[in-house]
Amino acid sequence: MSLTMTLGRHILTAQRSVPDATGTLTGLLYDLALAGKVVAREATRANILESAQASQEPKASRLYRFADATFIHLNQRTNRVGVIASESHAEPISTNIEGKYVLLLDPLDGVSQTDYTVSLGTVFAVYRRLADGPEGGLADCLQSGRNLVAAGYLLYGSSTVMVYSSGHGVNAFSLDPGLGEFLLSHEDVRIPSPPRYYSLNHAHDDFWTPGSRRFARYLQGKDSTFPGGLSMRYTGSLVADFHRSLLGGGIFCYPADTIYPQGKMRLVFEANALAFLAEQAGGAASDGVQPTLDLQPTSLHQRTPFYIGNRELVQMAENFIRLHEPVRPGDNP
Ligand code: AHM
Ligand code: MG
Repeated sequence: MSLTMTLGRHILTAQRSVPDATGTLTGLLYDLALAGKVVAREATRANILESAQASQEPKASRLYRFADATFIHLNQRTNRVGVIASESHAEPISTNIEGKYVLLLDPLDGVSQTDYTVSLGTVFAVYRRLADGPEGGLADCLQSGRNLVAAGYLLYGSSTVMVYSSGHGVNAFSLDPGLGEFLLSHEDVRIPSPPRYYSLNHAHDDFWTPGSRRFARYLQGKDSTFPGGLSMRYTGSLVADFHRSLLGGGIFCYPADTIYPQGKMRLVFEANALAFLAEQAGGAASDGVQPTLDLQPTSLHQRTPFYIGNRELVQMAENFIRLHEPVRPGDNP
């Protein structure tokens, strides 16, 4: 951990290497870090809050609304962001026509497990607006992940960590609450190889397609080509499970199944941002057929099958699906 390289100094240093940088993206990343600190203060004391504020509303939904409102409020009137879309809102929120960026948010992923003190996360994705003026909105939010300018997440766990990339590698910063600063704790992150873990909810295996089921057996070490397999770790919190694969080496999988024929993960609010990080860290992300970042979103809340982590494991998932599923789930046979 660097006690002198704060997130702010790191962002400014990165900005200096961009020829025509205006500082707008720098300001946006600052605002996201501030929102992360505000949410972290509440997300890491949710049980205490419940006793302090007698409320009929479940703790999880109160925290979800708080996170959503905090990230939107701290980015709505900065002239940096022209359009905001959040997983918790049906439509995009146009902020002001001068803002040149688009901000997409999963405000608090894993929120259904708040009562069990499982680590939660906020996922963010930043694009440039496609056109100036008020006609922005949905089209700005439905850009391919290949257009991402920056992406990352906050993880509210044993530490509060902000992980982001603006296209020049991945860096992680851990919050020192005493200083109120995010300090560089993991520089130029590369997904380690060989992988150690896999994250997959085996309770769904009756609903998986043949290729996904064969890949799950491969990960378990039940396929002769991969004796021993990997260790399974699954928290039911995407950001926490991805963070483990990013730092420890591994793969997170949420296959399409008969409950979620298009997968459960949301393409524009979580999958694209994490896929951007994975590729920046030498890994990969796929829907089982093609890279997640190549998918062209058609609706704001669309979901996608999701395999993300070590490149060789993602490619193995695609091989099993290609071999055992000539017809994709959800396709007309
Ligand atoms: P949630 O944010 O409503 O809790 O749902 C998202 C979560 C992801 O964080 C996690 O990876 C997945 O849902 C777990 O789904 P399941 O419980 O079906 O395994
Ligand atoms: Mg989510």
